[in-house]
Amino acid sequence: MSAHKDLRIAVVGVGIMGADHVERLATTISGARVSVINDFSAERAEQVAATAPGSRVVADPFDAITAEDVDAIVLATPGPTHEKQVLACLEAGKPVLCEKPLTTDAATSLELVGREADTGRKLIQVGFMRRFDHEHVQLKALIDDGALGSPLVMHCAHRNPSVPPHFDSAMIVKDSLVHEVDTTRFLLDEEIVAVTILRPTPNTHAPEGVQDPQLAIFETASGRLVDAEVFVTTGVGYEVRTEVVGELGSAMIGLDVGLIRRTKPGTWGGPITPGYRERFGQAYDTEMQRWVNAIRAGATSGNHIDGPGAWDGYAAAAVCAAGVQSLHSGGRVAVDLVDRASIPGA
Ligand code: ISE
Repeated sequence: MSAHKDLRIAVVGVGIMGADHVERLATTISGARVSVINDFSAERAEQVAATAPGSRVVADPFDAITAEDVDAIVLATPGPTHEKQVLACLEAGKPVLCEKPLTTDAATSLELVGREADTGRKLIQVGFMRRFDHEHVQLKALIDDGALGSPLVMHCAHRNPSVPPHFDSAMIVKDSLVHEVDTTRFLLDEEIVAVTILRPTPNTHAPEGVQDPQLAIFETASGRLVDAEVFVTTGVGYEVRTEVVGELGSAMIGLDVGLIRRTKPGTWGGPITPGYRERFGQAYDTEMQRWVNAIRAGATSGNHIDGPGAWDGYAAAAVCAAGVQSLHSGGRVAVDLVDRASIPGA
């Protein structure tokens, strides 16, 4: 581990999310700095490097991962590139914060679970940042303290004003609904064993052929049900709400309850955050700071993560795989998840 004052971080992939992380590391996070920047666009990499004093551009992502002046890696590249890049981090013995998804399918995510277990260290953290959102943390504390009694059902709404043009129906499951998959596992502390994706009348403003919105029903191992509406072409704002209903009461985050909500551009009776930065900026900051702190703390313990790890990335991928299958079949699909105990150290 670096003897340097600050951890030297390579940010691989500096699109919107990666550039956000560069700014976060350069302005908000203590104990770390950006030493290397990589992007498939050299021009983009130079542009972002100019905002991070002391950083340099490395053209090849694998050279960036193995560079001498890199202690840890933030991966914000497209999902299909994650498998090989995370493997390169494991081979280099360097901690990696990998933006979701861990990989684009369950089998390759499971492979990374095993490869990390073989190292005997926890090196992979997956960027399910809602676990660091103050509201989600407070909601989990309510559940864990028993204040709501045993949770019975959970209701989620995940609405975006828009998504990039390449989004298709399956991307809505694997890139958007995946957050509700991890939120369910985080808040209810159990696995999801089956998924059903229902297809309401598509939004006429959604691109042709794209099933948006979608309504997912998760069944958990203990029999709880979670409904998650994911609607990514609302044209209104960035609305993420979660309500847990337990035997002793319910609690909702993401919106003050008790108001008659009439959503029209920009308001519901109170402000709607315009984008993910306004809604979850604090969560990303806390996620990054706790990851940086954990890397140092792991120098002796070998546990370099403080948040969702490889298993969480694999479990989410397995649920999404079942979700995409249900999206096409319309029926209930059981989640194909290996027994975690079968992988020592997973
Ligand atoms: C995007 O990739 C994110 O992770 C955002 O948090 C989510 O709201 C959006 O739907 C995804 O496409």
